[in-house]
Order: sequence, then structure tokens, then C-alpha cells
Amino acid sequence: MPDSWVLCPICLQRITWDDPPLYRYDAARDDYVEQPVPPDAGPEQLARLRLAARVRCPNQRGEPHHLPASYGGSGRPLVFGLVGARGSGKTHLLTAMINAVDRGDLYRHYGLACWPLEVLLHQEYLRDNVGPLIGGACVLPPTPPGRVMFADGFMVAQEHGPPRPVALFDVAGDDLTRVADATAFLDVVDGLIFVVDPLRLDGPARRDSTFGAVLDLLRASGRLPEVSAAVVVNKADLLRFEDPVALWLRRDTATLDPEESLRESADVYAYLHSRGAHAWTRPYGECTRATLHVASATGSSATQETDAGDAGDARFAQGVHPRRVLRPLVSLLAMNGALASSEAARIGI
Ligand SMILES: Nc1nc2c(ncn2[C@@H]2O[C@H](COP(=O)(O)OP(=O)(O)O)[C@@H](O)[C@H]2O)c(=O)[nH]1
Ligand SMILES: [Mg+2]
Ligand SMILES: [Zn+2]
Repeated sequence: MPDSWVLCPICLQRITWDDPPLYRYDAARDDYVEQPVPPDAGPEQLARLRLAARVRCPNQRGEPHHLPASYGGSGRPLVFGLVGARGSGKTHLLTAMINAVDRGDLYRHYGLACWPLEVLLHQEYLRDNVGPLIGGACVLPPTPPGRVMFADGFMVAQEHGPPRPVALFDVAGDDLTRVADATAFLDVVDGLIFVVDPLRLDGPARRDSTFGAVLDLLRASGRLPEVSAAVVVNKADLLRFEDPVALWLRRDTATLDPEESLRESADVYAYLHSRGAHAWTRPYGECTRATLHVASATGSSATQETDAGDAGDARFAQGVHPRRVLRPLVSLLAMNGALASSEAARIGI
């Protein structure tokens, strides 16, 4: 009999899944408690118990985390991550994206039902990231270097389809190539969001070494053909006088249209080339399926509230108004079959 193991989407370890003990989330205690199974429970009662039950990941490193009891049967998780230089806006973009998912945009516009993969970690992410940025218009603190972090995850399901786990990782800056757990991440990643920082387009290097480094690692391990890419020109609010970037940023359509996706990709590609930023388009040329996007995580730049220059006090004085942040994720879901339709099949080809 083959070993029954699954990939934990949170710590990225292989874990054995052999009739594990059940837990349930107890809202009053705000924690997981063991879920006893009555010895005389019938199959229907068992099925009902399992529906809400959780299994604790046996990996002792890091925070304890729990997966849906149905996880063992739900197939390999989709693992997505953000790549880009420090300061390119990965954390803000991911936060705006998760906010959009959390308020139900994937279901409303694309018919994809979503629920949290891990209740406690999801609540933590809302409290530490989504609340301060979207609710408080605060600049989020820089991600500590040297880490590949599980940010949040969802179970996603199309009508009548089986649920699929999706895990999102916030990768800390330029040192992905030097971090030990980056290897574990790159060994299983399915889709990458490459974040282009327009502020670097004027710099002398006109490149982002993280893009090339990740592509080179994936090529070396033979995984490049399996990984899809969404290249995002983030902070596009800074480019509001630059056609066609500005035109795309103002569009507010939320449908999965391969024609439109191709036009946006072609425009962004041409824009990056016109700025001499060829290295930034590498993922488009090298990954089998890829799209290019325009987005703004926050809608405007942050301003310093005090004149003391305290980093902690920076805020978005005009409020936070994310633009087109969900599309890169929608494209990855389409390119990886979690969003399946005749339109989705033509995204990123
Ligand atoms: N104008 C503008 N600034 C942004 C946007 N997204 C992020 N920033 C700024 O970029 C800086 C770095 O963002 P962060 O998400 O921490 O970058 P990371 O290091 O790639 O995770 C922050 O100070 C933000 O204020 C955006 O969409 N527009
Ligand atoms: Mg960050
Ligand atoms: Zn785990």
C-alpha cells in the first residue's frame, strides 16, 4: 500500500495522513480543542463530525496549525507566491488581494466559492494586515528578511466541483536564493506573482535580480515548465499619466476575458520594453503560461504624518483604494485549473 501522505500547504512539509485525531475550532476559547469521536458513532454522524473537524499538522516547527479533516482527500494544494525586490509592494499587494477574496469578490465575479483554510491564521492575517491597511490606511511594516512566509490560504470550489486548497506565500525580498526554506517553496510552487516596482524603472540597473534568480533556480531544478506566472506592474497609481498603463488602471471590468487579458499583457509588455526594462519581462518569455497586469495595491502613495521621519507613522492620507489587485490571482487560478471554463483555458497561453 502506498504511504498516505499529503503536502501541508502551510509549512510545506509532507505529512502522513493516516486516520489522524480530530480537532474543532472553539470560538469561545479562540483555539482548537480535541473533537472526541463517540465509539458507537454511525457513518452519518461520523460524516457530520468530519465536516467541521480539523486535523493538527504534526510538524512541530513554527506555530501549530490545523487543516480541514477533508484535506486528505482534496488533492494537491495550489501554492502561489509573490516575488520581487524589497519595497516593490508585495506585502501591500497580497493584503489587498486577500481583502478582496475575504469580502467575496472571487465568488461574486468569478463564481468561485472560498473559505479559509485555517481559521486562526486567517483571523491573524486579517488582524495584522488587512485591518491596518484597508481599515486604518496604515503603511504595513517591512517583512522581516530571510523568510518565506505562509500568508493565508483558502479552500476554493467551483459549482459542483471538489474543493481545492490554495496557499499564498509572501516571500521576503531579494534573498529568496539564500533562504533554506525557499528551496522547499520552489520545489512545490505552482504559480508566481512577479511584482514590478515602477520606482526602479528609472534606476541605473533597470532590473530586479529576484526575477532572474528565481527563474534560474526553477530552470535548474527542471520545474520551470510547471510554474505559471503573473507579472504585475504594481504602484501603477504612480504612472497615472502614462498610457496605456493609466488606461488599464482605470478599467473596472471583473470578468474572465482571454481577449482582454491578452491585450493587457501585450500593452504591459510593450510598456516595459519601451522603458528598457527587458529583464522584467523574463517570466513572460520563460514560463509556459503567463500574463502581465497593471495594479495598484493602495491607489496612492503614503505620506508621513509627523515630520520626525518615523517609519511607523506613515499613512495613506487619501485612504486605501486598491485597483485591479485580484486579477493576477484570478489568472493564476485559471492557469492552474482551479477556475475552469473555456475562457479560463485560454488565459496566459
Ligand atoms: N504609490 C504606491 N505605493 C505603494 C503601493 N503598494 C505599496 N506601496 C509602498 O511601497 C512600500 C513597500 O511596500 P511593501 O508591500 O512593504 O513591499 P515588499 O517589501 O515588496 O513587501 C510601502 O512603503 C508602501 O507604502 C501602491 O500600490 N502604490
Ligand atoms: Mg513584504
Ligand atoms: Zn504543516
